[in-house]
Amino acid sequence: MIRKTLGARIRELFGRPELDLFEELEEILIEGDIGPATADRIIETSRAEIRGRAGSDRDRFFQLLRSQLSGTLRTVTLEPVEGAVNLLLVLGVNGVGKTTTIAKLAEYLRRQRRKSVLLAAADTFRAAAVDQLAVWGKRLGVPVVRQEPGADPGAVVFDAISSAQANRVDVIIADTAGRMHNKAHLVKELGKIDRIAGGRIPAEAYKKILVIDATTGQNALRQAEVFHDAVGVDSIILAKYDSTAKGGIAVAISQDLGIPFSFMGVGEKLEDLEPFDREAYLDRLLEVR
Ligand SMILES: Nc1nc2c(ncn2[C@@H]2O[C@H](COP(=O)(O)OP(=O)(O)OP(=O)(O)O)[C@@H](O)[C@H]2O)c(=O)[nH]1
Ligand SMILES: [Mg+2]
Repeated sequence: MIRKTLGARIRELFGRPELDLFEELEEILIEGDIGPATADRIIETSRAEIRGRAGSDRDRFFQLLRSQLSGTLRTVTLEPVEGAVNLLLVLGVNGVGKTTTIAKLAEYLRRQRRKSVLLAAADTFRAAAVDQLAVWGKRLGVPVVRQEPGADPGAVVFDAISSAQANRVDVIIADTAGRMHNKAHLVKELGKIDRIAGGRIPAEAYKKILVIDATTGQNALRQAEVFHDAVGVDSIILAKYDSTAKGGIAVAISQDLGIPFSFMGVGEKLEDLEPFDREAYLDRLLEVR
């Protein structure tokens, strides 16, 4: 596991005179998970501009790096549509931080956006998952639509939509099971929820949001590919960005898949969710710890 930030590793390099600077820089960029295409582009641009290892060269490199990363990153704001029942269908493999992120989103939408929220426990695979969401619902004072463990997740979403429509709730946030055996399995499991939701919620008010774990690096890119192929992902939340020096994978995903990032998770508490701000993201990635 890489403990130092990308910024810290690059800074050190400029203090050591041996070996080919650009080769070493490229290696650090690749290990930082920003993706080979972006790393190549940065190295090409800097070859033309960076002459040595002086402090001014290092500062210039950081400038180039920052502007290339910023230009590659895709971001989006998640703004609920007025006068409609909105649905956020939250996707992601086991343990990435889905349920915690749902609780944070609920808190954010209520406190910052003054929206009414309803949670849907469509991760029916494990009884504990339903209970965990119910506990959050109670803590937040937000209703939770649930059925028996093992129930059809599509039926839970159907119920949640009916309830939200009857009670004029602004936003439904639905938890889903994170099992990812293969794409066919995902398509089957999520496809049904997607059809039920798509038929009842206007397209602009229905968003599929993937949660990825910043600590997992390349694996997160593969997850994004699989979920995007299976059901189409509207935006991604980068969870656990506080507990790792990694997180460069957001750049690779932006580059390869073009899926925009909407929020980042920066801790385990309810308020530890921030709209995905390019500069805040890059400050963390390039900070020298
Ligand atoms: N440091 C940190 N921890 C987080 C963050 N988001 C979630 N976690 C932790 O990650 C762990 C897993 O979170 P869950 O929300 O249960 O993840 P999940 O994807 O719902 O997991 P399953 O339902 O068990 O598959 C918990 O210990 C959370 O507190 C974050 O942004 N930062
Ligand atoms: Mg969960």
